Amino acid sequence: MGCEMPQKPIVYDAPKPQPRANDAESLKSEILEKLTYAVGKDPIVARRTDWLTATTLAVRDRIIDQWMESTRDTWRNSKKRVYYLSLEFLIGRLLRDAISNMGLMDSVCEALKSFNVDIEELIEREPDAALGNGGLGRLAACFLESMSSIKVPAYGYGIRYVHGLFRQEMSEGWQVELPEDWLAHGNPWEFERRESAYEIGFGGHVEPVEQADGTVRQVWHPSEHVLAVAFDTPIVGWRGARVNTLRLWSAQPIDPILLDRFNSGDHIGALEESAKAEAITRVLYPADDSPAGQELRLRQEFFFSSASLQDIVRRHLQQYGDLGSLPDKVAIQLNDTHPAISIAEMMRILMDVQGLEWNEAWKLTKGTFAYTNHTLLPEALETWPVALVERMLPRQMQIVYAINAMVLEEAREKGLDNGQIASISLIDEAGGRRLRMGQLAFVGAHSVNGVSALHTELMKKTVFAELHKMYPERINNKTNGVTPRRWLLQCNPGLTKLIGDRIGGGFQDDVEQLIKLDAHAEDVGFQEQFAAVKLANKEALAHVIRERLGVVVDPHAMFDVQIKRIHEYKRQLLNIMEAVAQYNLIRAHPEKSWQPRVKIFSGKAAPSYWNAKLIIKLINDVARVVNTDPAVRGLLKIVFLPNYNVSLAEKIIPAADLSEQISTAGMEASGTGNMKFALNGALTIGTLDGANVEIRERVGPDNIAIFGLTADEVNELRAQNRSPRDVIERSVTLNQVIEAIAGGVFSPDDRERYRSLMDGLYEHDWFMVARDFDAYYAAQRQVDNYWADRKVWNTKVIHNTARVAWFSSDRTIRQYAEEIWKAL
Ligand code: T68
Repeated sequence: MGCEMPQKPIVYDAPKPQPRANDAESLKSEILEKLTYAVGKDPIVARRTDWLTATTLAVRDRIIDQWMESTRDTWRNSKKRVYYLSLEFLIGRLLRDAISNMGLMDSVCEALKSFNVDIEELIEREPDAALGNGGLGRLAACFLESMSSIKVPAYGYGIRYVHGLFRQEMSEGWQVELPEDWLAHGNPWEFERRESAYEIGFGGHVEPVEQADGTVRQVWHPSEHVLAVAFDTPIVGWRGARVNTLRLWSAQPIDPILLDRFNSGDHIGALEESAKAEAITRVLYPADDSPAGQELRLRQEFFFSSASLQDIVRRHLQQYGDLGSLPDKVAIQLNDTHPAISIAEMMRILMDVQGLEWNEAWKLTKGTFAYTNHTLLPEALETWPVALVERMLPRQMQIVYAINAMVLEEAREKGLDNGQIASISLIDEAGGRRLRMGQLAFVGAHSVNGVSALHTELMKKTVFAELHKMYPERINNKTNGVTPRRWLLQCNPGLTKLIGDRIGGGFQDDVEQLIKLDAHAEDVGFQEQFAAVKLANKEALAHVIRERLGVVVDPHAMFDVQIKRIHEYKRQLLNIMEAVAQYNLIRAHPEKSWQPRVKIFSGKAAPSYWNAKLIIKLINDVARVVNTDPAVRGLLKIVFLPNYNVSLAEKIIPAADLSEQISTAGMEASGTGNMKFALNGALTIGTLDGANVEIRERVGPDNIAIFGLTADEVNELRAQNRSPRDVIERSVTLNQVIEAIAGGVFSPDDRERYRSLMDGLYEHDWFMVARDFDAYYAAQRQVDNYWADRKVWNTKVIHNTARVAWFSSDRTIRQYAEEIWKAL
């Protein structure tokens, strides 16, 4: 007989250990303790990775104190919880973020020094968590940090991919993809929660079952089950304000091995189920634009949606005992349509598992969900073949049909015609029946938002035009933002110090105080200090370029940077063509005074995106010719830094003078790199696209170089469907550029390599590279003029830093919290 325990209600104030002290001495003894007892290493033989693990664990302990406090506070005060569902979280490294946000930088540095360990060296050893492709995933990471910083009780839910975004290497200028292995040395940040595991079903059939009270419930009998196991990472906010949880799901088999098959001699077959289950969370899909369209991707989407919803409903019931309060206590934000199947799965859980009626379940679902759209490109909107969904998720598909019937009925009542009805239907009947995830997310959510003012307006006019007419209150804008902790304080300590010396440290807590810098923009003494910080950052980057590429660049030249995914609409092609134009002119006119430039590119192409990979090769081909041509006299250098990731961005952005944001107008939903550059004192050259429009409003038209067609003009030109041949023929500069590239000047080993790429400009020029070329070229020369007068330049870039605080993700999250989640 054990001792009998009384039944107890939930206790919110259980005993807790003494919080740890933060001085260097305490950290020193604790790092040593972790090294000894958690890593199992004697300091005499410990390697750098052992010190990294020990330091991470010691820092993590301090975060845990605050983590538990945050969780207790949510329970105790019945606070609303926000759940951010995203298939991607592009976190990067966590150690510097955690140390800096906890205010431990000096103590940890000193503690490590006493062991003769350099903190910077350790920080650089941490692998990037690259669980995302680009902007969408990085936005999710900034949001997590801001939710902790401004004290929104929140969970991020995603997938614990074993392999994040591929590693990019160059082979003779071509991109080569290699597997990424961030978990190779373990992950000291995460806690595996084997007790928080849920069964996820796939396939099978649905059966109506009569209940004791005479009602009928649908019961789904999946033919296959896998286990979703939670791994939790604490995400600490600025000054430890709050610690939220990033919960990533890992797929595991229910039976690790099929013993009967093993015993009958089928040793491989015995592991088949296990491999099939684990495949779900093995790798991140590497495309940032087109939907992957493969069965495994839909399995990923449903797997993490179902696990997250089961977890959310369980937690809610545990605290409140009933589901009626769901919309009051829970907000679920869908990061694009990737988790949109959640709408149907939530309905299933509420009706089939919890026994609610349709109308009640629908009211709760809609009251709880909100959806963010990140792209308008029709080809990028997710759809799934109905036959596939029916086979993999038969019950969810039934629910989708029922939702569709309800919505179409409402549309008919409102008098919509057949064309309008076809446009809002969840099922696309043209060319094979497909389930449209955008429509599903739209009708199942009470809020649908775009990520910049322009993007939101275009959403209303294009993809969601009919749905917007039917539900005119639903679409709203939440312009993106970036966390100023990672993207200023941590990545640019020199500028942070300079700003603090000038306007005081208050901006670290209230980034809007950066506006105080505006008054110093014309102060020559301050300008010189600002420029000196930039120069130091450029020297550091020049060192990286030399180490990685063997190319020597002059830190006094203008660093002109385009770093982002390689995409035709982002127009790296336009940028490299401008470089070719300059190359031609420098050679033709050695007598002129040219402003020296280093053009820096970095970014990954989706492995199956041929033109994007060809553009990488073109950049490298042009770089080789330009960098080795003595006639250029070092006035132009071109570098492509391989393996772009968050950590590399943190080195490049503080060193940039010019930020290239030159997408075809109407195609970049927002951009977030544009905000990071401006914050770090770079001038933007860009189109009136995405958040550039709002950046111009904030920094003022004199402090940004805007050029090119507007979104409306792009639209009109596309409708005309004309060749830009006349435009090309009128421009001597453009003509020469195209001839040189098409004729093989940069590809003597294969003169035809770029022929079709250049032919595309004459044919349709969908991305308006030819039509925007002259305007871009002229804007670049204007930028040269600014640069030539360093006072003019410095004034402009200081205005940029001073005026872009609004693009902090704290502001964005405050808007989500107040206007969508009602959680502040
Ligand atoms: C980006 N989208 C937008 N998508 O392109 C960018 N897509 O303008 C915006 O600033 C950013 O989202 C944040 O709102 C993406 O990054 C993807 O990565 C993606 C991934 C998978 C499938 C489709």
